[in-house]
Amino acid sequence: MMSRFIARVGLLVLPVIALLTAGCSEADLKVRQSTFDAKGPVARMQYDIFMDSVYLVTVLFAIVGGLLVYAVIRFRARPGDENKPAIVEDGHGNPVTEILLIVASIGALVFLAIPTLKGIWYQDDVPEDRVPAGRLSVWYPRVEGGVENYAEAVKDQVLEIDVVGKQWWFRFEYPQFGLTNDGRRSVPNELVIPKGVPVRINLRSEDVIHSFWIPKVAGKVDLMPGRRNRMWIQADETGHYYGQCAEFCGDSHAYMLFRCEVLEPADFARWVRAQKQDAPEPPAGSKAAEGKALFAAKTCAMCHNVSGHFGAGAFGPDLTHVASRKSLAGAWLDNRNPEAQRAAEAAAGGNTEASAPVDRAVQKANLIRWIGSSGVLHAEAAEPTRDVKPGNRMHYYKMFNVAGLNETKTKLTPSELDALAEYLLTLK
Ligand code: HEC
Ligand SMILES: [Cu+2]
Repeated sequence: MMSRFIARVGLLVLPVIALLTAGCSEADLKVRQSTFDAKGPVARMQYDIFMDSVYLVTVLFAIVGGLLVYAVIRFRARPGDENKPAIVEDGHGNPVTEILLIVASIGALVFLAIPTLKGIWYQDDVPEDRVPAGRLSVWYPRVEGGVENYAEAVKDQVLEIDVVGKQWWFRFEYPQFGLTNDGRRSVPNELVIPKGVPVRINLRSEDVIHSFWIPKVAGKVDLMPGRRNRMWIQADETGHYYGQCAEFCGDSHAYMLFRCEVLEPADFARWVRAQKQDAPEPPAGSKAAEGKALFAAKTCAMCHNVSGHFGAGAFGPDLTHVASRKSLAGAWLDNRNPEAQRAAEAAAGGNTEASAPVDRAVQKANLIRWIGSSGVLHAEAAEPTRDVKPGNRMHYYKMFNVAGLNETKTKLTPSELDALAEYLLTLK
C-alpha cells in the first residue's frame, strides 16, 4: 500500500526534476551572459554568495518539504476514520519549538548577511592588496615605441575607467591616458581592459538611471544622475565578454548592450596607442572623401567627434575609431560574420569569449542599416527603413531646441549613404 503510493509520487516527481535540470549542462553555463561562468575575482565572490544561499535554501526546502510529506502520509484518512471528528481540536503552541524556529531563522539570515556584507565592501573599491606596490611598468610591459608616459600615468595606481551611461549606449573614458569626452577621445560601446589587472570603475549617468553589468566579470552597480558610484572589476582570461544595461532606462533599454574586450597587457598598451591616433585623410576624389564632406553637410559632425577631422560633436559616440570596433550602436549590431563567429566559438569548445575578426561587408551593411534608419532615406529607397533601436537619439534634433530645426530631418540618397559608410570604414 505504502510502496504503491511512493511509486506513484515518484512517477510524478521524476519527470519534473528531469525537466527542471535539463538546462544545466556545462555547455549551457558557457553562454554569453552567464554568472555561473565567473572569469574574475568579483564575479567569483558574487557566485559564491549565490551558492551559499542555494545551499541554505536547499536545506530549508528539505526540512519543510520533508515535514509536509511526513504529515500528509502520517495523518491521512484511513478506513474506519469515519467516526472521528472532522476537525481536530486546536493545539496551544509549543514555546520551545517557537523559540527554536526564531533562533534558526535569525541564524539563517546571519549566515547570508555575513558573506553578503563582506561582498558589498569587497566590490566597492579595489582592495589594498591588489594595488600593486611600485611601478606598474611591470604590469604593463612597455611596447616598442610605446605610449608616452604609459607606465608613468598609472604609477602606483590602478587603472581607472569612467563609465558613462546614456540613452542607449555606454561611453568609456580612460583619464590616465587622456581618452576622455572632454578631450574628444572617448571610447563608445566597447570597454577594453588588460587581463589580470584590477580596474577601478567610476560610474555616472548623463540622463536617467542605468546599470553596469558584465555577468562573467562583475556587476551590477547603478549609474545614477548627479552621483558617482564606484566598483572594481578584473578579468583573468583574455576574450570577448558581453555586458548589458541592467536597469530599465526607456525605449531601447533592451538594446543597450556593451562589449568588454580583455587583452594581454602589451596588446592593451598597443590599443591605447592606436586610440590616440587621429583619423587618416581619405584619398582625394575617393568615395570616402565624398563621405567626409557629407559628414559635415548632413549635420553628422554636430553630434559626433572624429579626431583630426571634426571636433565639435560630443553628444553621440566618438567615431574616430568606429571601424575598429566589433559592434555598433550600443553594441547591438555585431560587425562579425555570424558563421565565422559560430566557427570560432566551436573551435574554442563552445566558448563564447572566442571572437572572429570584424567582417568588412557585415560592418558596411550595419553602418548603412543604422545610418539609414530613423527615416532619413529619400523616398527613392526601395523599402521604408525601420528603426534599429526604437526612440534612439540619432537624428534627434529636438534636443538642440533651435527654432524650426525639429521639423528639419536630414535626408540622404542611397548613394550618399554609401559614401558615408565608406568614409566611416576608413576610421580604424
Ligand atoms: C542629434 C545628434 C546626432 C546626429 C545629428 C547624428 N548622430 Fe549618429 N548617433 C547619435 C547618437 C546619440 C548615437 C548612439 C545611438 C545609440 O546607440 O543608441 C549615434 C550613433 C551613430 C553611429 C554608431 C556609432 C557606434 O559606435 O556605435 C554611427 C556610425 C553614426 N551615429 C553615424 C552618424 C552619421 C553618418 C550621421 C549623419 C548622417 C549622424 N550619425 C548624425 C547622435 C547623432
Ligand atoms: Cu540603460
